[in-house]
Amino acid sequence: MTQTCGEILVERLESYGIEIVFGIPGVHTVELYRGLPNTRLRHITPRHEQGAGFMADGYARATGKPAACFIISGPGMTNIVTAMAQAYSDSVPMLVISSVNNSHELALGQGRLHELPSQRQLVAGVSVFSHTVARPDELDEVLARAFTVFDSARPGPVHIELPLDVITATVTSSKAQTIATRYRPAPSGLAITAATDLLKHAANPIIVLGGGTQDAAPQAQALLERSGIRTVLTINAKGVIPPAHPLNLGSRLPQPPVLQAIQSADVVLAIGTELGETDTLLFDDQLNIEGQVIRVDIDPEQLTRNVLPTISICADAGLTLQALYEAMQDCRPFQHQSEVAALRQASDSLAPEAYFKHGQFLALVAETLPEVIIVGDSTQPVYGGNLFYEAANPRSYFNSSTGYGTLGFGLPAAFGAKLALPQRHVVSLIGDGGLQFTLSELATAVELNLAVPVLVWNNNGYGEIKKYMVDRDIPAIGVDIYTPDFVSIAKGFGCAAIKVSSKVEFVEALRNASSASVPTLIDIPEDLALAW
Ligand SMILES: Cc1ncc(C[n+]2csc(CCOP(=O)(O)OP(=O)(O)O)c2C)c(N)n1
Ligand SMILES: [Mg+2]
Repeated sequence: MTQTCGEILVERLESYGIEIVFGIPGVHTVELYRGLPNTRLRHITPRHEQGAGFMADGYARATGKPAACFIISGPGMTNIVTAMAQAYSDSVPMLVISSVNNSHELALGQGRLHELPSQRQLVAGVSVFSHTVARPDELDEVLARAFTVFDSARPGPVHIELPLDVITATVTSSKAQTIATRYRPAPSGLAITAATDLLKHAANPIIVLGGGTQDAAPQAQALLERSGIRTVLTINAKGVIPPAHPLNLGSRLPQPPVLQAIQSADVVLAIGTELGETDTLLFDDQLNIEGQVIRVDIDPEQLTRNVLPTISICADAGLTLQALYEAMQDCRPFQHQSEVAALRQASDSLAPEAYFKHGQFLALVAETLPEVIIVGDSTQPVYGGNLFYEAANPRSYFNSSTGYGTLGFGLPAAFGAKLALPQRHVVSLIGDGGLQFTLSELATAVELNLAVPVLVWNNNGYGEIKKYMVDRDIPAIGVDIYTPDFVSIAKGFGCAAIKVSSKVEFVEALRNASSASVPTLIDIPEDLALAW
């Protein structure tokens, strides 16, 4: 039997466990669609390729698993690059399959439809790897490479492009060559002994957990309980330790009392974090650690970024936490509980009031919708939430203020998370500015009947940048933008929509939204919400 390369590709994606493909078909990708009905793959059509990428990102952050995107050559690829960059900087797996012009036409600059001078070169910078399939028989090897990266290395977007003549080539069908079992790298015994020696003999150690520990919550908690060491979570590690755990300092890293505790600790154990400025939230300051630093990361390059380690361990976070737990068996536990309570209180008393209120606003959302996943953009309550909101579970608080920091993420990424976990409450939290970047994806969510409350934090403009300009005596140009009537717009898309003016109204709207059959846009005037 013969099949086209495109037909074989979708079969292979199914055998690797891909469930959803986000794509806008074009004449250069239609061959990927021929075989789709023969698979269990679900195809979702966003309204823009950036929406496809953000949805795939939200799906992956909620589950840890990649989704695929089918993207046309040229404009489709330039449209998805921003979403790939956001996923790249936050280590989110994503499989981007694109077409490219015929092999014999590449790099000739003949003005072919959708032609870029070098598509692969453009995309490679935001991909773990980017590969042009020269012949159909390369497909199995390159797919195996992609899924091994997703499972065994620091994840990120992988780009595989197929020239038109390769997608359409007919080949003899063959059994899928997939890798059945992939194991993650464990730490060496020597490294664990050295790290445990440092920890056991420390006077005032501290642990920093990053996004790389999201799937290692039980191991992280076990180590905390055995060692009694105070622990800070980065934004992407929220929920790894339960909020009320007596050793959990939450995500208060940049608050002076906690920052001081990290900088003056004699041993810092940092796991699965880049310690970059959007993790530490120290934009104008350096993290100057006086003590010895043990860093654990699955990516050797991450082990030395921003802070040089005394001991570096290149291994999986969960396996390393487990090994440390076992090696700390006979340790005398530290007694950091009362200090943690004091540090939390001292940090909170120093917080700007608005930030603290933002944290409370998010706590109200979580109280109303149990086990909620809050998917944020880059807007005021997200910044406060980054510091003061405490998620009950991992993979349930993420936003685009970390890493690449693009606007427009928070709407489609919430839809991607809801598609992945339809039984969970998923909320989008986005500013009036950010919303206008990807507003059209409301149509996708209406089509899919996604019951996602879309919380629009409305301050009629680019509030954060206006503040930044005013603080620096720069005239506030370009930041007070015309605000459309979001309620009418959302209704036009087929969403439910309401502008709320009180806390009671908001809570009621949120409850109703979570059981609706379409998204509900909830317009929240900032000045009113801050007074709730
Ligand atoms: C793609 C992109 N363009 C511009 C920016 C710069 N920027 C960061 S925050 C912000 C303001 C966003 O306004 P809004 O979404 O309404 O949030 P607010 O700060 O008003 O709560 C801007 C323009 C960005 N981060 N990303
Ligand atoms: Mg705004």
